[in-house]
Amino acid sequence: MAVERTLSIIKPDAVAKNVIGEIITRFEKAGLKVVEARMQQLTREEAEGFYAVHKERPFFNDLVGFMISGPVFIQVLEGENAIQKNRDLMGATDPKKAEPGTIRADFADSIDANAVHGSDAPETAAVEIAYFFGK
Ligand code: RTP
Ligand code: MG
Repeated sequence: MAVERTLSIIKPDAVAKNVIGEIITRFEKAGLKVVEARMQQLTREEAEGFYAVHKERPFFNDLVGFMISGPVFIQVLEGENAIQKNRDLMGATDPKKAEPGTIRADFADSIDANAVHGSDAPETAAVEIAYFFGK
């Protein structure tokens, strides 16, 4: 299986709950390595650009408003099968549907305040990593 990189964001709700360390520990225990990271307060323009694929969706304004409601922790995770592995660790978008033991089941409050973002495919991972960390 290939070594991949994926973009992970610890969203404002999880940063406010002081669980950055607990979430990173889950990635590390699963064999993913943090190879880039920073805290950032996103501007509206940065959040809109990041989630541009969703701009026609009814939840877009709420999503952007939430993502700029406080600082986020943005990181690049590297490891075997990192993109799918991260998605498996995160759990379903709606924490009510997330498997027990996943990050969203354990730390998320709602489909909006759902603790983490993770790239969903190799193409989006490349674009999202470049968006925040350049080439
Ligand atoms: P993410 O991009 O944040 O990792 O989440 P995801 O792939 O699991 O979900 P996605 O479909 O890409 O949606 C992005 C974010 O928009 C919010 N959302 N709200 N109210 C709704 O029906 C709805 N659907 C999506 C969620 O906060 C989701 O993380
Ligand atoms: Mg997504």
